[in-house]
This record gives sequence, structure tokens and C-alpha cells, in this order.
Amino acid sequence: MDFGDTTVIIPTLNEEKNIGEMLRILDKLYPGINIIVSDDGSKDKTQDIVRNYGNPNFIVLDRSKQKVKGLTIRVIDAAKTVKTEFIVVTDADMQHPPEKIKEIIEKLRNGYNIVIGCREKILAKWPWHRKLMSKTAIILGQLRLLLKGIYVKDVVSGFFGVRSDLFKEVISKAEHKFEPRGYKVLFDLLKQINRSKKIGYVNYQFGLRKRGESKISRRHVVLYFKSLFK
Ligand SMILES: Nc1nc2c(ncn2[C@@H]2O[C@H](COP(=O)(O)OP(=O)(O)O)[C@@H](O)[C@H]2O)c(=O)[nH]1
Ligand SMILES: [Mg+2]
Repeated sequence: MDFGDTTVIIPTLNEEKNIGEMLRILDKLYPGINIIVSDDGSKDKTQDIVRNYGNPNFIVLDRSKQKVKGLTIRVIDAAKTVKTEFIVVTDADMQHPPEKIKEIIEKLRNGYNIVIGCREKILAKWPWHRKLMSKTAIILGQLRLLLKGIYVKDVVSGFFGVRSDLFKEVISKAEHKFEPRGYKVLFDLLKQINRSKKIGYVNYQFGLRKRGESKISRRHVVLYFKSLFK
């Protein structure tokens, strides 16, 4: 099967320990797929690894000179340049199982506008306060979207697929409503869509980060709670 209809966007910050393996897995599983690694000026070899990989469909966006840094703004930057029908957003650290991208793409091909990777079981050994924070974040986000008449299971997932035309339309109309430095680009997107959009789900087990360290911080959590009221 050919995956030339899809672009995978991978936001990165110092992921030299993971990005090479991620590219190899995606290359093997998804012939013809396009990848944009949207990098915030990694100080390690992340960018070189992508450039030297040797697949012309795998590109790196170097945003080291950009003043505003953050996961959401880098996903938006990349999405603006996409030429394929579908976009899938995933982390570089393989906490989002790459083999599940196939199910996301299939659902997009079958007419879903947005397909969300739902964490059915969190394998990561999170401390209790991170678990509580995650649960609270999901419930508050769900309530926020219910005000619009939309029910969504995992509103803060970082793993999702979307039709490129829908994502680009939302960006062009409401980029200012996104929290550029935040982590929750899906939530910002969902706030801008209407009830008619078809939302699908793919369940997965949220595993452990393969290598390297998480970059999430208290600041990201604060930004998310702020975005509930935007
Ligand atoms: N471009 C960019 N990518 C980021 C930033 N912070 C994290 N990332 C990437 O976003 C993904 C998720 O980050 P991670 O630290 O694993 O978050 P966690 O899974 O919630 O602990 C990884 O691919 C990171 O490299 C950032 O400020 N800019
Ligand atoms: Mg991670």
C-alpha cells in the first residue's frame, strides 16, 4: 500500500536518541509517506540525522532562529507547508506506537475529519500528581468542549490525524487562538471545529519514552489550564 497521501509531523527538541529509529520504522511500515520533523533548534544531532537519512520525502524544518518556541507553534508551522490530503501528528520518542498510524490513516481515508489516538492504559510509571493532573486536564477539557456540543474522549492527546484542508482552514481563521508554546495542539484545534465534523478514535497503550528525557514542565500545564478559558 502507498502512503503518499499522508504527511507525518514530528515536533522535536533534542531527540537524537530516538529520531533515527522513528524514521526507520516509519520508512519500513509506510512506503511513500512524507515526514516533516519540526525542530526548535535542537543542540544535538536531531536535525543532521533527518537530513542525512537519505529519503527526499523526509524533511526537517529548522526553526532555531524563531523567537517563539514550542510544540504547538512548530506543528502549525509544519502543517502550513503540507501538500498531502492527510496529516498525522506524533511524538518522536515512540510513546505513540508508530504501527497505529496505519489505523489513523485508514479512518481518515474512510471519511473521518479528525482521528484521535486514545490512551487506554498508561504504562508509564507516572507519579500520582502527574496522573491526577492528567485526569483533571482531560475532564476539564471535555467539559470545555461539551459547551460546544462536542464530546471527545482524549482531548489532550498528542497523537492524532486530521484532514489537511480542515487543519489549514482552522489555522488561517484562528491561529491567534492557539497557545503557541503549549503542548495541546489537538485541544486548540477541537475548540475551533463545529459539531458536524466526524471524529474517530484509535486506542493505544501509552508506553514509556524510548530514550532521552521528557520536556514537559509545569509551565506547559499552566498554559493548558489557561487555554480552557480562551
Ligand atoms: N519543536 C518542539 N518540540 C518539542 C518541544 N517540547 C517537546 N517537544 C517534542 O514533543 C514531543 C513530546 O515531548 P515529550 O517531552 O516526550 O512530552 P511527554 O511525552 O508529554 O513527556 C517529543 O517529540 C519532543 O521532542 C518544543 O518546545 N519544541
Ligand atoms: Mg514523550
